[in-house]
Amino acid sequence: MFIERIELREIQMEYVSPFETSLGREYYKDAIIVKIETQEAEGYGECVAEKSPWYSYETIETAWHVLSQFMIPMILRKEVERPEVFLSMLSRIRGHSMAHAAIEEAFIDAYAKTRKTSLSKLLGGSKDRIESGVSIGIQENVDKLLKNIENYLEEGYRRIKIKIKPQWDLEVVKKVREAYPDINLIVDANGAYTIRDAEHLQELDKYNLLMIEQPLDYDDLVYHAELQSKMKTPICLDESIPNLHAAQAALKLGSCKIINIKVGRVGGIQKTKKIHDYCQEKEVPVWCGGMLETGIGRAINVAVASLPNYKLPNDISASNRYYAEDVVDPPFQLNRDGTITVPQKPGIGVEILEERLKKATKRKKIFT
Ligand code: OSB
Ligand code: MG
Repeated sequence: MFIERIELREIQMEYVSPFETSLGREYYKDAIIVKIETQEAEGYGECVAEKSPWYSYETIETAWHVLSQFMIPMILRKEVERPEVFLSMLSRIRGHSMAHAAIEEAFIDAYAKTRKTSLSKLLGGSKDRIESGVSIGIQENVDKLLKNIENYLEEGYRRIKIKIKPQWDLEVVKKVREAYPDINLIVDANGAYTIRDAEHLQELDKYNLLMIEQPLDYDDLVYHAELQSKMKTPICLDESIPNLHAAQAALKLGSCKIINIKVGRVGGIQKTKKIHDYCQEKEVPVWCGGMLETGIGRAINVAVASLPNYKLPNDISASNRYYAEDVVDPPFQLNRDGTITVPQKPGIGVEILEERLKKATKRKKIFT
């Protein structure tokens, strides 16, 4: 495959409702969409770096810089036959996982389209539907949260994740459990606590949670191991797992019992697959985390979540949970059984609505 042309596009799309975590509140999705064109096909990727370095040190600006100044010059007008080779051509660039992921996704989409196979099949996916969960941000009050949960359950979501932080935790979980004693429930702290809060966090053991996600610092493994030894509730790590080495260390240390894999956070589809395979071998379940992606990133998430060791419901909701108008056709929809169907068409398996992308575009750069 000869890489003829690459397009970077910064887009902004308004969320149907603002999303608040312990890190802050967001009203808009900002993303970089990467398009790679070869003679045979074109492929798309989505960079999940945000405007501000809260969730990750990467930002739209750092990703734009590294993509345009370093990554694109390394692959443009080159003949690249396979995804493994593509990966090795960029391996000199350390860090910047979200930029790595975006450009690798675009290449793999084009590669799968050239081979006329769906991304799910290419990876070895074993499901034609993936289990969908919904992540609900911090609300103004508990009544609003309960109303949100009620609506999403009615729509068919099988698992609810709520964001917690100090002062928005035990009381909230208690009330949610009183209203819904049996739902699959997760709490996600995005690193808002320290090991000194261990006793406080142990109180969560009362509420039969499916897991607690990332209670402690974003780069910690050691204190998570200490906390896990004191808690019944399984710890799931998100921010603390930037790569395979961290996953290996976390499982060896006992820092968690579940891993949330985000394709952007770990640097791409092939690295996602490696972590998936390692966890499968160790009999540790994984699930797919989300960054409120547009339909492009969502299509990639759905494809990876079709792998066999994605054993728990994912943060992959329907398009209308995030956006009034998604940029793909068909938009992702929730089936009545709380699943999302894995596209079977070549590549990411959905059509890109270029007109909608254009409407959302804030800047664009073409490389030839
Ligand atoms: O911690 O999982 C997280 C969104 C932005 C940053 C961090 C997180 C999230 C989510 C969104 O929880 C989940 C989704 O995409 O539906
Ligand atoms: Mg998380």
